[in-house]
Amino acid sequence: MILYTFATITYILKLHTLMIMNTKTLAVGLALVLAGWQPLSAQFSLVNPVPRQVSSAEGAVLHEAPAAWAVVADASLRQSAAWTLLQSAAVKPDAGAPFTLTLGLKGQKAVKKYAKRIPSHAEGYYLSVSPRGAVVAAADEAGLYYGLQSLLLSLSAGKLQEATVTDWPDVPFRGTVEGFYGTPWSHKARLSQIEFYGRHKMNVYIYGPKDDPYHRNQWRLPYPDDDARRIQELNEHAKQHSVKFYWAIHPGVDIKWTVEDRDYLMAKLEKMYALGIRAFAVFFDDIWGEGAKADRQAELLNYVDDHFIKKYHDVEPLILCPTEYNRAWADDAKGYLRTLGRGMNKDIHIMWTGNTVVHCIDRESMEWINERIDRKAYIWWNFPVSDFVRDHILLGPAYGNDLDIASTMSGFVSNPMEHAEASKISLLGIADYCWNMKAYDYQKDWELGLAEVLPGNREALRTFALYNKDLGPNGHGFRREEGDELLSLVARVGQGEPAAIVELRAKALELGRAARLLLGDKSNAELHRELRPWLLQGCLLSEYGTAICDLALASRQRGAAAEREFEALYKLSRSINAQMYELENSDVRHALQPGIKVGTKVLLPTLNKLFTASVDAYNAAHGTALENTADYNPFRLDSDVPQLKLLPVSVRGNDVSIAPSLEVINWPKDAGLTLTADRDITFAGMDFNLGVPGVAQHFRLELFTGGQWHEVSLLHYADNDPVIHTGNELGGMTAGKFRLTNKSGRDLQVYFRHFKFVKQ
Ligand code: 14T
Repeated sequence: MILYTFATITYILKLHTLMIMNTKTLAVGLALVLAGWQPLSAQFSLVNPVPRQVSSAEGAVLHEAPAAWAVVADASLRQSAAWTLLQSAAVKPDAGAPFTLTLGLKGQKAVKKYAKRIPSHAEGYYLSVSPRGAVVAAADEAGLYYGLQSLLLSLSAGKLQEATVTDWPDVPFRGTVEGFYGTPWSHKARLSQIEFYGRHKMNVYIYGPKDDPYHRNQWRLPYPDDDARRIQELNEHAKQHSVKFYWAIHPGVDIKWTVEDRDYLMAKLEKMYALGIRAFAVFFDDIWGEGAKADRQAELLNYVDDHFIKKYHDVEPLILCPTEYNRAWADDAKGYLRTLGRGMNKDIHIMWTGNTVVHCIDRESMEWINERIDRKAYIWWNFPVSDFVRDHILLGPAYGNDLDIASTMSGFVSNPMEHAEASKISLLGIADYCWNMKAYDYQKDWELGLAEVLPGNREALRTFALYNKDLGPNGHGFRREEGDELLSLVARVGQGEPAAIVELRAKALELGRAARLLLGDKSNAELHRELRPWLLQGCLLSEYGTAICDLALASRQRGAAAEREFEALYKLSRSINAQMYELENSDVRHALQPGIKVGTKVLLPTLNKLFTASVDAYNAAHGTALENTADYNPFRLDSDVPQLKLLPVSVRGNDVSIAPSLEVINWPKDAGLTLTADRDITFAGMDFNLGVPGVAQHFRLELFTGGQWHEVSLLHYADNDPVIHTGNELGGMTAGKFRLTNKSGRDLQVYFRHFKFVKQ
C-alpha cells in the first residue's frame, strides 16, 4: 500500500515478528541467548561488530519487540540493500501498526529531525529505539543497511531495548580477497560468503583465485558464458548485501609491455564492466622477470585508471597488488616501492601483506610502507589462508594485529582458506577488528564465530577447534597459539604425576567425543565436508591419546597382569599410530600437499613423549627392547636451501613425494637438498618440476651407495617442458639417500612444483 506523507512517496509496511521472519540474520544472536551467554538486559551487546557508541538509560526498561510495525521511508530507498534486507524479513504493508520504523539518508525528509546526529563518516548511522518506534538515519546507503542490521540483531531475542546508537567503521574497505592457491571456492560458497560479509559489515570481496584460468594463466581470454553468468550473479548478490565485488586480473605471468597486451587487458576489463562489475584490481604478486618492473606496472595502472576507471563515474578506486608486497621482499636500493609511490596516481590503492608474506600488522610496519608508497597501504592479511600448510585446518581466532592502526590503512582484507565455511570462524573476528579496533576482543569473537557456523553443536566444535589452531612448522614462520590451556597439565605429566595422566586422558577422550559427534552433524553440510578429514584424524588422535595414557599408567604397575596390559596397549598405540599415518596418505588427503594434522602443537607431541618415556621405563624394568619412537617417518629431508628444508615428505605405496612449494625458490649456488631414508631403497624412477625449461643442466643428482656418491643423469622430456626425469641408469639402483645440488656456480631462481620418486 502506498501513502503520501512528507510530500514524497512513502511506503508503509508491516513487519511480522522479526524473529521468525529473518532467521538467517538472527541465528547467531539467538543461539547465544539460548546458550545463556548474554543477559537479556543488554540487547545491543548482541550486535556485532561492536557499535562505537551505545547509550541506554541505566536499567532501561525492556519491552517486548513489536509484533508488527510500520515503515516510513523515502521511495528512492527501494533500490537499496537496506530495503532488500527489510524484504527478506518477510514484510506485509500496514500503515496502522503503532510501532514505526523510520529509515532515511542524510538530507531526506523522513529523518530531517535527526540530521545533526548522523555521523559524518562514510557508512555511519544513527539509530534510536523507543517503545513507540525506531529510527535509522544514515550517512549513506551502506550506513542505512548497517543501522538496520544492528536494529534487527538487537531484537533477535524478542526484546526491545531503549537506546541510541552512533556507529561507523574504522577501516573504509573491509573484507576478503579470494587470493589463495588451490581449489577456488564454489559458486554456492561465494554466495554464502557474501551474505556473511553483509551481516558482519564487511564491504569488500575481491575475486582473485589463483587457479581461475581467466584470472591468471589465461587472463587475455574472456570468460565462457556460464562462468560469466555466475560472476554476474555474484556481483548482483554482493550489491544486495552492500558488498563491493572486485574482480581481479593477474596478467604478470606473461605480460609483454606492448600496446597489444595493454589492449588485451583493457578489453577484458571492458568485458567485465559490461557484465556489471564496478570494482577492479590488478595483481602482480608471485612473478618475476619482465612482469615485475615497477615503472611499467605504474604506467599500465595509470593508463587503466585514466582510460577506464575514470572514464566511468560509477567505478570504485583501482587496487594494485604489487610484486614486492611485503617488507622482506622489498629491495630498497632498487626502489620498486618508491617508484610505484611516486609514479602511480594517488587514488590507486596498493596492497601489502606486512613485514613478510604471512605476518601480523603493526604500527611500525605501516609507517614503513606508507612512507614509501606515499599513501595508506591496503592490507592483504594472509590469515587464515592455509595453501602453504594444507595438512592443517585453521579454526582458531584472528589475533595479533595492532589495535591502534585504523587510521594508517585504506583497507584490510583477509585471504582465507580454500575451506570457505570453516574460514568464517576467524573472519567474524576480522570483520569486527576492521569495524571497531579499540573494542576488538578476539576470544569473544572466536566464540561467536563457532556459534555462527554450527549453532547446534557449538561446544563440540569449540573443543575440536582447540586442537586446530596452529599451522605447524612452515616456510613463512607463521605460528598460532594452540594448546596453551594444556601447558600446566603437560608439565605435571612430565613430572610423571599419575593424576595428571588421568586428566590428560580425559582431554583426549573429550576431543574424540567432539570429533565423533561432529562427524554425525550435517546441519552445516559444507562445514562437515571441509572438516571431515580432520575429524577422522581427531577421532584417531583421541584413541591414540587414551591408549597412551593407559599405557603410561600400566607401565607403573607390577605383576603379570600389568605386563600383559602394557603389551596389549603398546600394540594398540602402534596400530593407531599406523592408522593415523595411513589416513594422512589416503584418499581424503589433499592431492598436492598430503597430510592431515590435528593437535600438533601440544597434544600430539605430549602423547609421543609420554609413549617414549613409558616404553623406556618398561624396557628398563623388564630388560626388553621395545621400539620407543612414536612419531615415525621413514624419510628425512635436509637442505641448505632455506625455503625447502621444512617441506614435508609423504609416502603412498611405492610413491614418495616432497610437498610442492608455492614460492619462487632462491636456490643458492652449491646448495642442495638431501633425502635420507631409514633403510636402503631400490629406485624405479624419479621426476620433478622446477618450473623452468632447460634448468636440468644446472643441477646434479647423486645417490649414496657403496659408501660413495654416484651421479645420475637428468633430462627434460622436451625443450619446452620444465619436468625433469632421471636417466635409465637409476632403475634398479639401491641407496639410502640422495642429494640434488645447484652446480651452476650462481644462485638460481626456480619453482618447486612437484618432486616424486618411485620405489621398486
Ligand atoms: F599477493 C599477495 F599479497 C599474496 O599473498 N600472494 C600469495 C597468495 O596468493 C597466497 O595465498 C599467500 C599464502 O601462501 O601468499 C602468496 O603466495 C606466495 C607466497 C610466497 F612466499 C607465493 C609465492 C611465495 F613465494
